[in-house]
Amino acid sequence: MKDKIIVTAALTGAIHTPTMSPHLPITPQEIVDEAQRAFDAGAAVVHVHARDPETGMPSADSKLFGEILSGIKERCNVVICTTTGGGFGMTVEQRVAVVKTYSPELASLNAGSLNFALFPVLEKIKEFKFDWEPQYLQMSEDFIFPNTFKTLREFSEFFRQEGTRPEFEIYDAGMLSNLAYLIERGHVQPPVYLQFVLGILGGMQATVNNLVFLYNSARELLGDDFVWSVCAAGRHQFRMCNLALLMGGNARVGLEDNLYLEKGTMAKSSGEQVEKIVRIAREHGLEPATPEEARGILELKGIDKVGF
Ligand code: KMH
Ligand code: ZN
Repeated sequence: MKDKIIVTAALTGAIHTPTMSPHLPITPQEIVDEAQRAFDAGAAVVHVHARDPETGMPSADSKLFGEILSGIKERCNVVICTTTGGGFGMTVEQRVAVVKTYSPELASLNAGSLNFALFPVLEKIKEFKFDWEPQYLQMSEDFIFPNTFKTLREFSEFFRQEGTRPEFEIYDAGMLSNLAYLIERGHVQPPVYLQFVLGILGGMQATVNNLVFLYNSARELLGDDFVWSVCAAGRHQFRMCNLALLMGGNARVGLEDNLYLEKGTMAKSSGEQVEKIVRIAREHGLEPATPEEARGILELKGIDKVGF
């Protein structure tokens, strides 16, 4: 078994809203500071979204992405994985623009469509800081996060043109079949990097059986030509990451997926969650990969070839 693991920190995302945690980074500066903390704690990769600095609403603004990407690059050599999931209501063109404009080393590529549902959290929150927040959460009841075969084919082509490696977000087993189809048709070249995303309502639940099933399905469909990682929503985050480490996978933590460090204690930073998973990994005899080691494992083009 390998003894290096890639720890990814997903810094802010598009699921949580500002009311849910005072620690969610919003402005480019806050996101850059969080990237530094995650890197210092042992993250080799940071996954980034942009938010409107005034309202905290997920944003596709190219200028904001530019500030975040160059700000992180100035501070450390961590691998940057940009989102192409974006936020609810963005067009697919808006979502992929960051890849075309900034040519990152790595970016998410969501491997299928789902009713990405956040609305149940509305029952728990009485007052919101911003009007957009309850509307955004409510609309998810009727929102299909669109990643059709056409989108998957086109995104794969844009990624190929830029030399950006896709991190395939897998929320459900059928998405592995989608990916196998893309590989068979030559739209995607192995080895592939998979991120199993568990515990999102609309996708697969975060259970031991589901992770084992997804891993075995990936082996059946893709052979052993893949690298994989896990992230899971809320309280499932550390359990699923821990399990992934034992299974030979990698782990993603961060405030995009979970706002807590442990039951009843909010994480003040994604860096705290990185520290925790690194501590757990070391108990298993695993060491966090450096960004350079992660570049080797994921076969990335290198920080000197990005467009920011
Ligand atoms: N914005 C969510 C709907 C990604 O970054 O690619 C999905 C998401 C995944 O955040
Ligand atoms: Zn994301």
